[in-house]
Parts: sequence; structure tokens; C-alpha cells
Amino acid sequence: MKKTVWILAVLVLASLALAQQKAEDVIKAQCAKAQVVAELWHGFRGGAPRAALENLAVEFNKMHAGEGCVRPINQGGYRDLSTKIKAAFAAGTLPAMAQAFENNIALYLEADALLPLDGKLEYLDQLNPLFVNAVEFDGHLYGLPFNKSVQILYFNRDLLNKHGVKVPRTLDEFIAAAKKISAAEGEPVYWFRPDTSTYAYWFFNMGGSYLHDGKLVVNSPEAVRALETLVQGVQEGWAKPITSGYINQNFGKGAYGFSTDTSAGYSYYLKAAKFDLGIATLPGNGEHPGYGLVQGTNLIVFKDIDPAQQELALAFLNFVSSPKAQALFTAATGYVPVNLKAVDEPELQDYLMDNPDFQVVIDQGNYAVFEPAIAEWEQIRFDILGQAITEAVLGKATPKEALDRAQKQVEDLLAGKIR
Ligand code: FGO
Repeated sequence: MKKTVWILAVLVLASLALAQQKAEDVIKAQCAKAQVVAELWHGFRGGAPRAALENLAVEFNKMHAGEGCVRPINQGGYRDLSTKIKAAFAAGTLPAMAQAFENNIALYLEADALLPLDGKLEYLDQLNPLFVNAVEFDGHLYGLPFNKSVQILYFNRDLLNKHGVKVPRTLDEFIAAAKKISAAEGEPVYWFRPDTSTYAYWFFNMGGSYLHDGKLVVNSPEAVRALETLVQGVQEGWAKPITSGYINQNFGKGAYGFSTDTSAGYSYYLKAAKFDLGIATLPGNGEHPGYGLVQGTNLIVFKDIDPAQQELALAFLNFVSSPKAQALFTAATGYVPVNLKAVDEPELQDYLMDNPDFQVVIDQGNYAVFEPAIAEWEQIRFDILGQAITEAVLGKATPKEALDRAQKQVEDLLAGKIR
């Protein structure tokens, strides 16, 4: 069968089959018979992303029946995943493949643990150069962009209509809209998680940049302004910090108007929303959409593993980055297609016809920014900057105090004083 035909057939069949049998069990059975098993450690706890990944593995394994199989293994969330990988370095129990953020790649490269992918990716020419560029280190390619998301604006169309408010196009319009609806509803309608991801939206669109002449700066004037905006939003009653769970998990607990969140949340939002959910490109400067933070991960292949596993891993990377596989993965999850040709595939075209809103995810992909790809960034974004953001939002410190302290901690960490 032609490659393009089978993927669709398989995914459709897989989803039908999966109604009866869990994909995980199917994969287990496939791997029990395989000569070579390549593990893929991932951070998808569940939902559409995990199902879509497992469906891809089921299909890939069918094509390689008798020879080899790829076994996705969930390791918890993304941070649990990198913790387990670091432990596996020491224990010598690394899998063949894993998901990794760009900063994780930088860290794993310090241990010289990754297989360069130069010359090995069949679809390289078709991949979004923005994502490819982010996985190049010292002129070599160390990851396949796979599940890359971008922040978008989610909104409650019913609530906006009720108050005669149009979808905001600029930061000022956004704040004014949130203020107007919040005042009328008597509660804050812009919901946000007080973390580095949401903060990044405000920071980058206020002109912020983390790197200044090669130095990592988290307390720049733009940083303070961005955090002050969120803190003021809380004080003025138009922004509500969600301190437990994802935003979609909090629907029903008050009036939800807007959030600025990952496109990979789309399937979760759709499932949870009891209102007409809208999505739009992010409010920006009025000339073009705002910049959205790129999140989600790349697939990496470890260097010191069995060559047969490595070969299978590379075949899997090529399988999942084809236009067809990406078209299906995107439509199922809300991740940005990493293969630029995916939009020409009939499955994605049909999906866009049925869900015209979804074009937003593709358009927003053109206005995307990354956090710094330095080895210490994961620790900084959660334990230092993330802490500072939470502290300020919860009123335990002023934005400037919190960020100045964070800057000191960053400098100590990077000078080797903490780790
Ligand atoms: C998540 C995390 C990082 C780094 C960013 C880094 C580590 C952020 C943010 C911290 O794949 P993305 O776009 O979205 C995730 C996807 C799969 O789980 O679905 C989203 N989700 C899941 C369940 C749900 O109910 N709603 C929902 O939206 C989920 O967020 O990745 C975005 C969220 C966070 O995990 O709290 O990427 N992130 N940079 N994590 N470890 N390291 O450098």
C-alpha cells in the first residue's frame, strides 16, 4: 500500500479498534512479538495528545510487524520526564527516544548523550524552519520538532456577545475588554495560571527579551511591567489567578471570559466548555497578532543505544513527521503542524472546513517566540522565575522585589553556586 494511504487507513482503523482495546495494550502485544523494541519516554499523561501519539505508534508498529516496535512510555508530566531521564543517565537505563524541550536538549548535550540527526530526517526540507532552527546546536541537529504548540487566545463567545464586546486585537483592547466584562459580571474574567508560560505572553508582547548581550536577565523594565500588569489585573478585579490545575479544569467555577494558553489545550478546552468556545490569534500591537510562546517538545534519539533500536527510532521520526501524520496529529490535538505540507493534506483541509476557527493555530504559528535554550532554563522557569511570578501575583512581594530576587538567584545558579 502507498505510504500516504495507509496512514489515514491506519489511524481510522486504530481509532475504531481502540474503542474496544486500549492502544497501550495493543502496543504491548505488538512489542511482545518484536525483535527490536525502541522505547519512547514521553510526558503526555492522557487526553488527545497521548491517544494521538499511541495511535501513531500502533500504525508504525503494524508496518514493522515482526521486525520492531516503538513503545511509548508515559513518565508523568514534562518535568517528571526530564527528571527520569537525568536519573537514567546515571543508571544507564536510557530509552531509545524521548520528548525534550530545547533547553533539555542543551542539558543532555552537556553529557554528550544525543545522536545528531543531520542527514537523517526524510522530511527536513518540509519542516517549519522556526522549529528546526530551535533544535540546532553548534550547527548540528539534535531533535525532530514533533508536538510544538503556540499560545493562542481562548474566549467565551457567549459572554463576549452578552456584553457586546469584540475579540480584542491589541493589549490595550484586551485589558479594556476584560475590565468591562469583569465589572459587569462582578468577577474577574481573564483567567491565567500565574506561571512562566502565561507571563511570557505579556513579557514578549511588551517588548521583553531574556537575553541581553549574552546575559540572562529576568528583571528588566519590561519584565517588571509585564508582571505588574498581571498583579494589577488581580488587584483591579479583571484577572483571576488559577492556582490549581489547568484552566480548562476550572471551567464552571465562575465567569470565564478569556485565557492566553497553549494551542495543545484545544481538545481539553472543547471537551470542558459548556459555552461557545472561541479561539483567536493573540492580541498584539494592532499591526499583527501578538507573539505566542512556543511550547511542546521535540523527539530526541539517544546516542549510546543499540544500533538496531536507533535505526527503528529514526524510522519512527520519519513516520511521524510526514505531512499526513502531522495533518492527523494536528487535527486531533491542536499542536501546530511541524511539516508545512500538512495543510495541503485532505484530512487537515476537511478538518479546517468543519472547524474554520482552527486556522487560528496555523496563523499564530507565524508569530511565535521561544524561551532561552540554555541547560539551566527548566530549573529557572519553574523554581526561580515561576516562583517569583506566583509570589507577586499572590501579593507576597512586589513585582520588582520578586524579580530582583529572581535575578540574583539566576546569577548564583549560573555561576555554579546553587547546583
Ligand atoms: C506546557 C510546559 C515546560 C517547559 C514549557 C520546559 C518543562 C509548561 C506548560 C508548564 O505541550 P504543551 O503545549 O501543552 C500540554 C499538552 C499535553 O499535556 O496539553 C496541555 N494540557 C493538558 C491537560 C489539560 O487539561 N489542559 C492542557 O492544556 C499541556 O499544557 O505544553 C505546555 C504547562 C506546564 O506543563 O505547566 O509546557 N513547559 N517549557 N515544561 N518541563 N520544561 O522547558
